[in-house]
Amino acid sequence: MKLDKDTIKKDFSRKLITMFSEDIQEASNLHKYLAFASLIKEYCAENWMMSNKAYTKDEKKQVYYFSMEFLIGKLLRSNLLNLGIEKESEEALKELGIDLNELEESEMDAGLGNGGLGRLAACFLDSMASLEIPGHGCGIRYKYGLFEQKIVNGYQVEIPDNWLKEGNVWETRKDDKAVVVKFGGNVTPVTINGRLNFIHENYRAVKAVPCDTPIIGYKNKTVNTLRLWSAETFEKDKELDFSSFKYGNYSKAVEYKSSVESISQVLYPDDSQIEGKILRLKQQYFFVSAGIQSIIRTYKKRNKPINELDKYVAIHINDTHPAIAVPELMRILMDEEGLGWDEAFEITKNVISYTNHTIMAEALEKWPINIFKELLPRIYMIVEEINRRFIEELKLKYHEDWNKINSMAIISSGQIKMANLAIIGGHSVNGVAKLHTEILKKRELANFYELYPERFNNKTNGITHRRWLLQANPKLAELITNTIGNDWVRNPIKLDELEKYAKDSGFQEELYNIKRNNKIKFAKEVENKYGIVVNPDSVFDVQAKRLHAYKRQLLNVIHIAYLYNNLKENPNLDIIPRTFFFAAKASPSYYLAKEIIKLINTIGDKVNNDKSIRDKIKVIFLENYRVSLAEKIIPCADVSEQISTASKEASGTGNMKFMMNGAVTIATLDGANIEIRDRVGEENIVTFGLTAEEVMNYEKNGGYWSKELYYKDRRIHTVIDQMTNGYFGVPSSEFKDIYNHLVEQNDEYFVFKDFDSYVKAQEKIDFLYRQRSKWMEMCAINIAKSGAFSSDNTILQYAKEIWHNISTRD
Ligand code: 26Q
Repeated sequence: MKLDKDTIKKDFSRKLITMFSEDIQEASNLHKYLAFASLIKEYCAENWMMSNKAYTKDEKKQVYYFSMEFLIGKLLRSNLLNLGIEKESEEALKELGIDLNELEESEMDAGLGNGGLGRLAACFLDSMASLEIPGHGCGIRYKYGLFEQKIVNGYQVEIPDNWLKEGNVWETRKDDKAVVVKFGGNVTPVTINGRLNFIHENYRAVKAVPCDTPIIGYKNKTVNTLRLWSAETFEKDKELDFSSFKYGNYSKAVEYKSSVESISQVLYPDDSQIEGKILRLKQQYFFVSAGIQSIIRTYKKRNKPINELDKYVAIHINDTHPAIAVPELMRILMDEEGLGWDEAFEITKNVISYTNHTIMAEALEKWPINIFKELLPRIYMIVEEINRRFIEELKLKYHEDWNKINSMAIISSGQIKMANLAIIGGHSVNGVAKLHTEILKKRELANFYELYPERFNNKTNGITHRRWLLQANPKLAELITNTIGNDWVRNPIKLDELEKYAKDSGFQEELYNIKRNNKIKFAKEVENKYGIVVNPDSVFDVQAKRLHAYKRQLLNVIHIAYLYNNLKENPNLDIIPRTFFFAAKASPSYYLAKEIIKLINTIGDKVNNDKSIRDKIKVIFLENYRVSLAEKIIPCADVSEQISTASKEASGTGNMKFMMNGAVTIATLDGANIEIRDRVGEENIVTFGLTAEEVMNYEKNGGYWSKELYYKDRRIHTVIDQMTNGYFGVPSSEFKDIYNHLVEQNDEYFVFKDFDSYVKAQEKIDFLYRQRSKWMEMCAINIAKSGAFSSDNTILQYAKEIWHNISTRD
């Protein structure tokens, strides 16, 4: 059925009536959104059902992407795009006097992720469906996503993200598919008919209810599933018996209910210093156990023998957060399906694969044995046995090299190391950019690489060009199609063909105008929201990402203060006007990060209110960075700030989104920035700073001496003193911790060390931007070369090299 404008109009009016008994005139924007989105979900329902049916009937291997985070954002626009009815819908609504953009405002972002890792999972789902890969997401249906950020007096304030308050149109609750997840209790081994069995008793049972969201492929018939689990008490369907003796009394019953529901209550913010919180371990086991149980149940419907599971199922774990899948799958295969250890372990290894997203040691997950053992007694036994057998194997190989054996063991120093578990219990470990994978192999995981070289591989991250170009920047997408045809939409590497037009003055002019119009529109929104006038003809310089010391928002803001000082000294200084945008959430417990936000806002206030610099620079901190804000700011960027300390950013994915929208990157040689440079060439990116090797060399030798630079570099000295002497209009004590970090504690992330090189790089940006045609050529080449960073490309490599025997579109 082809959906035309008139059908949509008719269906929508009907839907408003059936849902709210309202006509278009009286319905609120929210009601219109709810009715329209429900209609769109109906449009995909049949294909969803048919995809599911096909998946249980045919021979195709199913991929399950396990992730604690799915940073989906909004779905209305991307669903319309993927269904191929965006234009028709826009027109239908328009004829009814409704602006689709306004309806979209009523949709809440699904912010079920912290940043890169969660957004990567969302891009991968979009790519799998679009490539017709049978691939599904498995995660947690958090009642509250990542907190909403408000800036009050320059400080970050966190507000609960009540994203479900108006309901969630996209999900389907499947009560009949609920499963039981067991916590605590005790396990007794008993021998029955000569076989060792494990009886688990006195556990607390939690009901896991799946809520499914359709993942619609781009203009095909595939609709995959994102299954998110909600934690509930069993009594919910009957009503909890608050007088029950089972709980002792009323208040105990209330406590019980809320302790069960707390499991899927809230997403944990990514912290600089992670702690082993028991609730987080509960979350991990909860969704992993529910997910695997449901996979096995579906698998059995296919009438395949359990020992062929690895032929038909792949489970991918997004970082170590779901690494408990290893012992959980072992448990099910042995205790519930009756397989022996060796066979179960072989299957488990073949099924599971793991992506590492970080090299920073403090971010590696570990669980104290006592917590783990008490919460998951049977799982702990299995982990112990995997560890025991692994150590036996190591002893044969490394004899008495206890240092090595200890560092590779799953259990050591009273802790369970989840990365080791994931590597040992799976067949593949991948990094997310070439440099990152090399660092894993040569340093962080060198011992494992030596033992299992065949398990290690690289899969450079990607982003879905459908959301990040077609949807976020429709005018640019249109220009591209008018220039090279529309093959690139299905085959993004074809964007390469744009390179021919990079010097074409007509093309450049159109590109310039598209960016300028995006900027004009956004500048108006900024003025409305923040009351700050932004010049759309200034260079939009954007750093949008989580706030972390290693990402070095500090380097950016110190440079801004330095520019400001220059302008104060010489008001006639000839610089191209620039607007510096920041957008970043800091983890609520990350004190330094929050101080950096205050610093950006403080310097921003000073700069923005100083008439004497005649609007040559402005600083805007955009509140509450999230997917829907990224979609607005990225298409406006002229300059993309990717300035992490080399070796620290595993890949980055924002860098790819900016590039795809025609921004020029100012970058350190870190993560995927290196691959971006290799694609666009040295002349189409501005790089600076220490290399990863240089950074790691300094680190080996205890760092560098930042105080020396503080005393020697007048530019740095001036800014740091201004920060701590009240010059920016806040008490002199306000930024003492930033001062300590940079000057007294030796500047862990090499901010001062890279400062000079960053200043020169920024001067180069200024120099290049003055040559309009040269600059537009750079933008064009960045767009042309961005096809390689489509997540379609990445996913095809996962399918071929990690998951194996996966059927795809082509
Ligand atoms: C762990 C324990 C307790 C609480 C929170 C966490 C936690 C949550 C989220 C730890 C890490 C994360 C997220 C990490 C992340 O987003 N990493 C980024 O992954 C991207 C996708 O691969 C990369 O591009 C980035 O370079 C990397 O920083």
